[in-house]
Amino acid sequence: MKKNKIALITGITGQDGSYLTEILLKKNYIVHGIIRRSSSFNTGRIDHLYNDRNLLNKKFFLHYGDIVDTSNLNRLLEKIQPDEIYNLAAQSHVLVSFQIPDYTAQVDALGTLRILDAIRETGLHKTKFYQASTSELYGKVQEVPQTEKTSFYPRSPYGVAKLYAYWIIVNFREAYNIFASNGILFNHESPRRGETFVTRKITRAAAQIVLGKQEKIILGNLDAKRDWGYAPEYCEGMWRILQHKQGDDFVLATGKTHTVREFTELTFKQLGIELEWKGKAEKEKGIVKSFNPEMNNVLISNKNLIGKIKKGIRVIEVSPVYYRPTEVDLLVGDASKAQKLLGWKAKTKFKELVGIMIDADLRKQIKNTDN
Ligand code: NAP
Ligand code: F7E
Repeated sequence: MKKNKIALITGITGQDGSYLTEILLKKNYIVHGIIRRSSSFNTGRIDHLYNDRNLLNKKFFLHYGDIVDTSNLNRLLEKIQPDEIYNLAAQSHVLVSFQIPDYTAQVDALGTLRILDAIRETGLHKTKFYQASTSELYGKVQEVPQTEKTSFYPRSPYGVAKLYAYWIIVNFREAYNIFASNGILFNHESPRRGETFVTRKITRAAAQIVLGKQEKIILGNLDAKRDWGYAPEYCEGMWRILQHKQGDDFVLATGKTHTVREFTELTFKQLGIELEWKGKAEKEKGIVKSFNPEMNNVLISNKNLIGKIKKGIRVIEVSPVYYRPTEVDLLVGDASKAQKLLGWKAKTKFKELVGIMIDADLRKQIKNTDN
């Protein structure tokens, strides 16, 4: 009988970790995850798996750990002997990385080195390693669109820490023949996206606004452009990267770019709210131009919960609090290499992604109302 493959995921409690776990369990992997000790629950995204008695401690195992703790990593690798490691753990917030640059480097840069070193220390020469690299490496972009060959120019402590991680992967691949790969993933979003990243911040707040639970959203740079895809597809791409015949580096992206402003407009539009913009820079406001709740199916069946949305009310404001000291203005990726060698292509379009996120947030907010 064929042995089940064993995967170890760091960052299993995050957006991507939770989707990747589901994908690997469906592919009959035994999945081990590292979770951090926290003073409150941090397993919300994987509770549905944790609470499944057919999975827990049979096909799905959780271990306390931290990628700043070398001996913990060595012990876990020795015990688990994974066939594949997916290193998704990171201090992943770009603006926060300006406030905690040292910690960000400890986790995002040296964390990667610690795992690679643990692979060598424990003699796991056949283990394949996936590194969660990022489009933030391109920062002040040197070429449009960005490919695996585009030069890097990171613009934040997060980007610089991830640059170290990128190169230490390449170095261990070349120096020790370890199967180590970088997935250079452009922004990918979902209903499980952390609430402080811009897309989820917008869809969550817009749902609260239409239900009369919040007055407005305060945002930063509305003109930044991002290549936004749908997270579950990108997690499937991570797996494909490790099934390639050798360690290599791949861009995963949609090839389309949109501004934060467009994301905001489309979110409100899907709730039946047309926005108009008045003022400039920090004085800019997003104002309701018209409202037709019949545009959204979830609202149609919950009419009694709709708040007082009227023409002329201000729902968006801008604050420099959310500006970055150095911004990444434009990202758009070219994933042709992944399409050619891995058969991977982003499927979910921008409009569909916004729809998935706003409907999920509306339902969540409505459920809270019922409780
Ligand atoms: P996320 O939701 O912020 O999840 C990060 C995960 O890392 C969480 O499970 C977190 O644990 C864990 N973590 C943080 N510090 C840790 C430490 N010191 N030791 C162990 N675990 C730690 O991030 P994501 O969006 O899923 O992204 C996954 C990875 O891809 C990250 O490395 C990110 O930088 C990278 N990336 C993301 C995108 C994107 O658009 N989402 C694009 C490119 C690359 P807690 O739950 O306890 O906080
Ligand atoms: O910002 C602008 C902000 O924080 C996107 C991480 O997963 O993707 C993510 O990093 C843009 C930026 O994501 C607000 O200035 C405006 O230009 O959602 P974000 P990010 O910085 O692109 C990459 C690929 C990663 O690797 C990271 O781990 O939106 N923006 N107003 C705002 N951003 C936030 N967070 N909040 C605002 O109010």
